[in-house]
Amino acid sequence: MTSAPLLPLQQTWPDDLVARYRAAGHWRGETFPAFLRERAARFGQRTAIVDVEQRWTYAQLLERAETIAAGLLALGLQRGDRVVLQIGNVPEFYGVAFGLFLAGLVPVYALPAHRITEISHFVRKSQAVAYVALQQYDNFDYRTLARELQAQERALKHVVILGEDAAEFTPLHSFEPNAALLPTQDPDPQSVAFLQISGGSTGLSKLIPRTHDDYLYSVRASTEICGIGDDSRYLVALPAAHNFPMSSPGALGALYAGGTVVLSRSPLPEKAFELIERERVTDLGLVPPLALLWAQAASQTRRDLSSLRVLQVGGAKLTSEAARRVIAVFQCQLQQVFGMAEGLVNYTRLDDDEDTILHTQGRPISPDDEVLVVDDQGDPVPEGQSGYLLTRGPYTIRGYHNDDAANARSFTADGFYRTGDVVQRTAKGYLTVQGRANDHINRAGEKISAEEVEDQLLAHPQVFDAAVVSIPDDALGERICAFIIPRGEKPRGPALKAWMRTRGLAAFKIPDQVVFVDAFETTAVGKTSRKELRARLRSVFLREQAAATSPSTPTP
Ligand code: OOB
Repeated sequence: MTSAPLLPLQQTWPDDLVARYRAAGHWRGETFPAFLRERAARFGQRTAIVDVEQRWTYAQLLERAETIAAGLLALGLQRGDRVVLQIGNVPEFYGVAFGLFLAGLVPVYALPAHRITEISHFVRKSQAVAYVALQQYDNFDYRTLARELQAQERALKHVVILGEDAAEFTPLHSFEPNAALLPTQDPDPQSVAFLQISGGSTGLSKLIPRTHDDYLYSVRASTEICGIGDDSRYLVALPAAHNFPMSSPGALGALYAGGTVVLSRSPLPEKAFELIERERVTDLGLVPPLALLWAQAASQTRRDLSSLRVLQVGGAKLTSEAARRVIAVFQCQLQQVFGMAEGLVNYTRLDDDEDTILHTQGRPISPDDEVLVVDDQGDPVPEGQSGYLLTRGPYTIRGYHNDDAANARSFTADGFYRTGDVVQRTAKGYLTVQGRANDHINRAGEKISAEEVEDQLLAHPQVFDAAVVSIPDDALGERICAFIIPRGEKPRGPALKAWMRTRGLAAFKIPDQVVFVDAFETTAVGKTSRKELRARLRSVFLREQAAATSPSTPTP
């Protein structure tokens, strides 16, 4: 069998917009390889990245990246090849990512929580020829995943493992520097630098092609808005591969400005507070449930957190009450961040009044971000009213990779991205997120497609039908609730969850709660859309929960 031809990676804007974004100075022809080389020359001996075990200077980061680039090219990888990267919060995450950039290879950023189902989907969709992973992270052995992956994905040619025992795979530590192998020419700034993963509103995650020029514009502008400089020490407590701690302003913002990236393996306060004290961390980003957990811990800690300057919260809605609690505890500036891997990022500004910081999710980065708030017919709604958020601009994609169906759904004819978010916009252009238009669940910042979880559940022999919905949750923001019509003997909730775990799927997608029902109510004509069904199940459940007279028995 011959393998399918490699689909080109592309992300193109119409000529008039290209001209406009260049003329405005947003797109400056910056590329990742040039960025790293320039910073290594300028900040060589300063600390670029630090974690509990290691401390890398800018010069060392470049050296590591060059060695990894040479090692990958020596294996036979070709310019433009895609490489799925699954590395947790260790300095090598950046060593490998920059190594791929220097080699002209294209990283596909998986999260450590992803399992075989997600990873093989990324490999297939991106046509990746290599998988680079950490041997072990968070008590999970990625060599096991790599074995399954190789068995399933015959087109995957290489597995590189970072750790002491790479087993039958190529050890990352065996790579040798070889300057002669590295490309001498920088990539085209308008070419795709990497593939980011979408939160996934329907089905499995989509691949998001971001160009050097567009992404580095968002990084540069974010450093300015967030006040990041060469004295900033930015803590990555969320997964490093996620767009928020990567670029808003994230680790890349810190490196862009000559600051230091501090990596925490755990997002929990105990470990992170130790690092904040030791490294005098100035900036960091959290999702709302963590921010609340940190606020509680901070009020009792003996650690010195006085170096903190800006605490960002984003990824899911921070309610104004939660924002108040965070402000009351941390003696630093709160910044709300409403962003998406597809592009658009909104920030409250550091000098905004308290009302704006408490009640809005900020305004767009760029004067060239076009934002529409529209009704069901696509017509703009009056200011202050709720509508669907559509956007296009100098760092928002115009299409997903290798997914015509998603592109037809997610983009308008004139190139606006349908974010799926319902928002209100103030006179000053600030946005308040009201919720989602589609059925994705935002569980502590992790985005989960209801459809994807339903699909998994339907594979169980004792599941006749399943509908998955989000239920408001004090700790998580939203939790996953699965309504199930059993087939034959009713399975037990915990057993069903345990079975889901064996499916090789990220743990955050496993329902928190399972509710068995006899039937799904249908409309008079006897049919119903999944969307309506989910909405009805959710509202009935919430009503019953409020009345505490639920006839169904939720399992823990
Ligand atoms: C960030 O990116 P993604 O791609 O994981 O998720 C994007 C979606 C948004 O469409 C929205 O539904 C939700 O996450 N979201 C928020 C939010 N920030 C993101 N919903 C309410 N309030 C917020 N502040 O999550 C992301 C990317 C870059 C920076 C920050 C977050």
